[in-house]
Amino acid sequence: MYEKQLLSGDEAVAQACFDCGVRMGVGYPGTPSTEILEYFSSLGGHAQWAPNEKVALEVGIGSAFSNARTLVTMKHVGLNVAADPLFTVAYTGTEGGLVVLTADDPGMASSQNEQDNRNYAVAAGLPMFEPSDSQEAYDLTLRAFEISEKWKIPVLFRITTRVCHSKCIVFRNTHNSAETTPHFERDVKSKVMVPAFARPAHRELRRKLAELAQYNESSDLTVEHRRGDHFGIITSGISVQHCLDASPDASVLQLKMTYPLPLKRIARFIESVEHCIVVEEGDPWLENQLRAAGLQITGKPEMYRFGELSVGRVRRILVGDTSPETVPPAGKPPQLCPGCPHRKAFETLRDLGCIVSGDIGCYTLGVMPPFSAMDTCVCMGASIGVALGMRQVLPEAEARKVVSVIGDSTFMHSGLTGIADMVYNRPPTGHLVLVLDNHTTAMTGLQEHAGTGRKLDHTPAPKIVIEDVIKAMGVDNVDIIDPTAKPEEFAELVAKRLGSDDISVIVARRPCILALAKIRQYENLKG
Ligand SMILES: Cc1ncc(C[n+]2csc(CCOP(=O)(O)OP(=O)(O)O)c2C)c(N)n1
Ligand code: SF4
Repeated sequence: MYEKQLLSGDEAVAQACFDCGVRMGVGYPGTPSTEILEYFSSLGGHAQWAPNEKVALEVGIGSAFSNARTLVTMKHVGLNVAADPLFTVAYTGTEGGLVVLTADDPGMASSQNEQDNRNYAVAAGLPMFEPSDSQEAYDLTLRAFEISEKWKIPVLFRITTRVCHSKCIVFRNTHNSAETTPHFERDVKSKVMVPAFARPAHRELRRKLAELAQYNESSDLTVEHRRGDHFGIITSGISVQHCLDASPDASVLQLKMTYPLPLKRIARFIESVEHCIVVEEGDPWLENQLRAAGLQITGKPEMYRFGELSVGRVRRILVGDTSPETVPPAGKPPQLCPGCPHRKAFETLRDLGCIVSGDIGCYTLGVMPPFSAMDTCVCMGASIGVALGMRQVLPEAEARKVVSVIGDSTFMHSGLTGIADMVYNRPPTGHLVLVLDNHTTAMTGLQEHAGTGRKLDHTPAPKIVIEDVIKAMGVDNVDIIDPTAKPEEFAELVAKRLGSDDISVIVARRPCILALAKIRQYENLKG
């Protein structure tokens, strides 16, 4: 039966997972990937948030080792966190299909960098798919599971912001379900990666990749849109749509499986046209792969490495236009909501002249006026480690001003190991960590986490109590306070802790105002 629906790329991936019998969807929220597991759950699929992407992938690996079709989702920077298991699961392979979805954010609509995760496919040695619209997101998800199971290898599914969030009509193939029965087959040589087993496993991975390259040469995963012999474009992902619109006379070679590449097929295409250019968003990744294979192509000028492409930018690339681009008028800068519980905390840190080692969440907006109270922000969890480094080397007067600020979801993600280091390598002046606990993952759209007491679908779950964990880890002082309700008390407490040589954590607790009504609703449902 074929059904059609209007779906975003994220929804299409989730729908395909539901239609093909995925048993486990696991991930950590991050724009533009968050909606995938939420939609999968709303369809009735089993979806869960992990505390971070590394754990998500490990849970996914366990599920796939147990012969269950498994989807793991994250944003691009999440794959850095999950890179350790990623590289080794490429060696072990899996029983059930394992699709690892990375949602890249060229142009940084909501990210701290615009890394191009196609590089991970080469580095880890994983086949990679890149859809250009929702229909392909649907079809390629089904295909990725088939390939993962046939070659017993995880598949990297790289999708980008425009495809994640744009909607188009999707025809569903509801006949594709694989009814696998989860079970665990003991096979120590393929699943225990000690060097003696990992050495042959690496060779086996390279053999699979060579076979996959061969498969890709003749598969329907490469599509030629033939429109003339003069000019050829090689492209993938969202750039396919831009190229088809930008140059009606050019022939376009669309690569859906971009690793391992069908190099012979690409070479034939290059020979069939007078001039051939590679158009791609982000790094000159495809360009470099083709050049390394000795193929004669032109790439894009360096200025188009930055930001998203569009039909207009592709037109400029095609004519080699490197004149300065029109800069769109600056929009209104983002701000903490009026009434946001984070506001008082930042007012206090500003007034006390603190050096604030920040983290990633809504509260990163503490960097903006009128607060201007954040001095560093690197990656999730870095607020604690970066501050400890400062505390260890700065002169005493400056060291005493350093404070870490971290949100509750970020604390669960990667704050605990920072606290372990604070206790273990205690700085001479002590340290102060401020956990801004607003009971939600606000930045990505109010997701639950291990400290909210609710699962991904907002039904009740066991709750990790932040202060209990911190106390158990041996921190000298643990205080809980609502800075909005008690601003003077809060300011006095921060000043007191900074003046001591203790290691201290203050949990600033008050719900996000946007989450409050929903939390009340969930709590009532619980009752
Ligand atoms: C490795 C990584 N994963 C995911 C994200 C996306 N992300 C940014 S902040 C954040 C969590 C924010 O929640 P919290 O720390 O509770 O702060 P809040 O936004 O609620 O103030 C997430 C998931 C990211 N930037 N990096
Ligand atoms: S969504 Fe919530 S946490 Fe984020 S700025 Fe608004 S009130 Fe603050």
